Amino acid sequence: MIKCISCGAEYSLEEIIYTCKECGSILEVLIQPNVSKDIFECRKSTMWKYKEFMPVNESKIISIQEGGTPFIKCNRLGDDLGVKLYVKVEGSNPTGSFKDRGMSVGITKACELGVDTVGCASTGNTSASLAAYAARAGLKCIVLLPSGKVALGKLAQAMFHGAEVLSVNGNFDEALEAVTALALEGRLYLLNSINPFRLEGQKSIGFEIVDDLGWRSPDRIILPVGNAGNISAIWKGIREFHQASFIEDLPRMTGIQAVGACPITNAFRKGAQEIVPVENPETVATAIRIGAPVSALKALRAIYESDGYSETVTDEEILDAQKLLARSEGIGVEPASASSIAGLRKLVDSGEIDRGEEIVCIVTGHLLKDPNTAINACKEPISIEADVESLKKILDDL
Ligand code: AN7
Repeated sequence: MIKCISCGAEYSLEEIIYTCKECGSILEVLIQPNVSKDIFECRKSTMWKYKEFMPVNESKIISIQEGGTPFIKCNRLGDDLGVKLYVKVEGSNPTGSFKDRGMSVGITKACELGVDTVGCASTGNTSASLAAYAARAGLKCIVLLPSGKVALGKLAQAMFHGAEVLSVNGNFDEALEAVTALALEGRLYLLNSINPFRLEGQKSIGFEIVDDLGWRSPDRIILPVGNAGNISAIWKGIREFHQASFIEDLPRMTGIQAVGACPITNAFRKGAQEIVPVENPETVATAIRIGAPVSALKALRAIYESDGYSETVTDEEILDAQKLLARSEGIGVEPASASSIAGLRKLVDSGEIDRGEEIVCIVTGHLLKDPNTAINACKEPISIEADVESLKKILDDL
């Protein structure tokens, strides 16, 4: 069933609905299969390993083998910071971000419902993912992108997979409002994370983390927060495995935002349950340049329920952390993703995170999503003649 997270009103899984008809709040899909975790054992490592927990018809699944992403122990960086650090590399998904997990379920649901057109507003990754999954399912796709604020790799993907790409004069929040209005008129099936089926896919990140750790939780999960879907989804996944008694403990959910786009952190600092939207959000991490996150209520609940935390990081701290992860561990991520590492550093420094804690940082998108920011952060390549003597001179100076 689909249930309102505020007033508890219930809706059928077959209904196309994005917000509660009774109170206007956001919805979640409830599913609690009665299975043993032993059934997962010999299955291939994709998010569909946990298919019993996915609210779609198994015979209709639209997949490009999303999930089952690398879970990397980072000793060098962890030792430097005095914590036990793992990084969950979501850039290894088919289109290079965690959005593919949600899109696989969302597009499968679209096919079950028999819609012919899907759409979203996006800071980039959602559109790249939707374009690819719509192509795989043979659906028409329209995406609204804030003009001039989408990283090049993401734009290339949305265009190349054949979506109708609209460059909107306005920011993400405004584009989302416009496309939501279109969806409410029944003109397209909305696949932003206000659609609760998206979060059903993304909760598999939580499943994989506790599975990767041998059926237990880390002390803390740290991740970037933009539209606030992912932190809500991961907490939902972990709670489902906890309710199923697959794990005994729970992690503290720790959401990181950019200083220029931090409505969730602002609310957390006040102990509030609701956000005050940030007008004109701004950050180098364009993926999380969002002022009015739709899943704010769920995200704040996840943070409070898990005794978690929320912190902001500056653009400079984000870019430093991006380089640090790339150069100390060989893991290339886009700026938004690096905010989890930047947040970890900050919370270790402030004493919020204790020495020796076991931390999982989720890095949400691949370095190549935003090549311009990466190139701008580096010195120019050295120009030389193709002869051995000049090469030797450079090696000597290294
Ligand atoms: C790399 O693509 O909102 O808090 O429209 O691309 O679940 O929104 C992207 C978000 C973190 C934030 N990291 O996740 C979009 C979009 C990356 C992202 C986030 C996004 P949510």
